Amino acid sequence: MPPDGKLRAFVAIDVSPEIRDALAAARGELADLPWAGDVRWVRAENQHLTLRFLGDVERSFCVELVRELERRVAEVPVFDLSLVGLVAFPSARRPRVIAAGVEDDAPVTQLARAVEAAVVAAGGEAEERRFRPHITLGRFRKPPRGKIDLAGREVAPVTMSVCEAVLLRSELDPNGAKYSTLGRVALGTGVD
Ligand code: 2AM
Repeated sequence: MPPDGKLRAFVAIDVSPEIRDALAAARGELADLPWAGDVRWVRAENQHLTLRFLGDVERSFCVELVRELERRVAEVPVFDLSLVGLVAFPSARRPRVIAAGVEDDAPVTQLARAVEAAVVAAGGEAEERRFRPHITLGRFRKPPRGKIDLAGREVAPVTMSVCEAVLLRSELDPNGAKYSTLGRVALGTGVD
């Protein structure tokens, strides 16, 4: 539980039903692998692309952050996001997470930078870790023995249009986190 008065939050892209279907199919492709039973798979409704994890923050910070996001995210043009490949994070030798990668990091990285600028403007700490866009399919309960091999395992190259970023609250639960939406901010359409 976060300390009194705080909530656990992050900024993300909510993914389309077509992307959820593609991720479910990719997960099906992994089911026969020896370590598949050691993975806690993310429920379809919880799938998202994290732009910035915030940790435990004050409610007042969230209000200020949405205000900053509205200004900065509106300057990022709407873009297409396509899935490409399955990856193990942080590496195939010591995987903690199985994720789908995205094709062309540039637009989503631009959005993540705008989000980062909003976090700092709202009074948050700057993020030290490099942004690596991915959509988590599952997390290892215990690390597998040895390197894992994802060769030949694919995810369909589905594309969605990214029109908004969402600020989500995360409530931890033994059956998987419960997410609720605190705010939505629109990307720019190029029309003033
Ligand atoms: P991930 O799925 O890319 O691993 C909500 O917890 C989201 O924030 C998760 O989906 C996770 O992204 C991301 N996140 C990043 N750093 C985190 C951390 N230290 N603890 C929990 N979640 C983190």
